[in-house]
Amino acid sequence: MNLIISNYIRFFVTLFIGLTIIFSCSSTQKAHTFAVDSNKGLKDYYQSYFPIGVAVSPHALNSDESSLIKLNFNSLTPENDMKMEAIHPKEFVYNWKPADAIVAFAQQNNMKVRGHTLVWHNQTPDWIFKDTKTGKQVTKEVLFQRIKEHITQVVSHFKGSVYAWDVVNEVISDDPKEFYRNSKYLEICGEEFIFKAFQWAHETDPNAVLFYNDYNEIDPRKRAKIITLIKKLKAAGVPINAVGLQSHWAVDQPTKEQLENTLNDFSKLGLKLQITELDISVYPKEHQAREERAEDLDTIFSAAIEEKQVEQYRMCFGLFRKYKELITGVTFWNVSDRESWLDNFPVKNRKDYPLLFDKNLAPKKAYWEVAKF
Ligand code: 9MR
Repeated sequence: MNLIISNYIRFFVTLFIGLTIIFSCSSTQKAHTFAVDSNKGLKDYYQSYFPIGVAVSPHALNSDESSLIKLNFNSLTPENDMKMEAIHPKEFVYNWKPADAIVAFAQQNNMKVRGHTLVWHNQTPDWIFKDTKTGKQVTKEVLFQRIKEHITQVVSHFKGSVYAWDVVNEVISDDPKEFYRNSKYLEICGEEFIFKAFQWAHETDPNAVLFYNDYNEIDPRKRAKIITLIKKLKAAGVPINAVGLQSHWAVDQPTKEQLENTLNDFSKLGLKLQITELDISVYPKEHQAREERAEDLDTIFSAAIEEKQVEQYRMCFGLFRKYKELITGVTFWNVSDRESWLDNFPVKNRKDYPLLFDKNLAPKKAYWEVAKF
């Protein structure tokens, strides 16, 4: 008799535990699919905070990523198509088509567009620095004339459809011993090109929000230099409105303290901030391209790594929300883990998994950490 009763008890306890597991699994499932089914994306969760943007190519807008983009983002940045080598490949030759396609998609879908970028040492065609006839390096006067022409043409082409510009990108050096990064612009013009670029952009579109944009802003030494530059620009009456923190981060950085210090330090400038190129690499952060090493072959997105990334995204967005009065936009650099610039940097062909959507475009665990708060 006792045996029968204890078997009964065992049966009901097992049934109870089993049902509890099934129920809790299906309710998490429901919570996850609920947001997707209900046509709510990141932009909706962050409606009372800031626009959520993404860097795109025109190709992405015509692919199966398009509906994910429409659901989750309300701001676009052309990843490459407004850069000088793409949009102004030769003197007096402008290639508007790819960038126009991105702007048209944004307009059809009620999205903002950030312009990226007017003056940058990278992805800049060589012709701008060379005399058309002799091939020799141009004078400061000629280079100023060409930069002015470039800025005026590009900003006026997109006037009214691009609300913000990364006017000057990455001019501060990573080397603690140097202030400015060495570049042809600096070599030929001196620092004046930075001041003038903002002036010309402002004269062309007085309503555009003008940014200085840079990376590795969480490093206190580099941050101090960026802040010195901004103060200098402001003191000279240069029309700069905001600072872009690219935010190419990783599972090992920034720490919460580093990020909070960064936001705090920038908040004292009295300018708005945007997170302009966010991604969180699953590899420890490195800033220089390098050769592959044996450990680089281990490119599996393991559960342990995923947990670290989830934590990092949770921490970052917690602080972004806390600083919502300061931050006027958060933009991801690429759409999904299917393709990211980090697949080829710092190590060529090393797969990375830095975004909120996986290779099949499904939201990752980190997505839910960012969306639910
Ligand atoms: O994502 C961009 C990649 O497709 C280009 O090959 C690369 C060339 O420099 O630029 C990448 O975007 C950069 C952005 O324009 C400025 N900040 C750093 C980004 C990642 O390198």
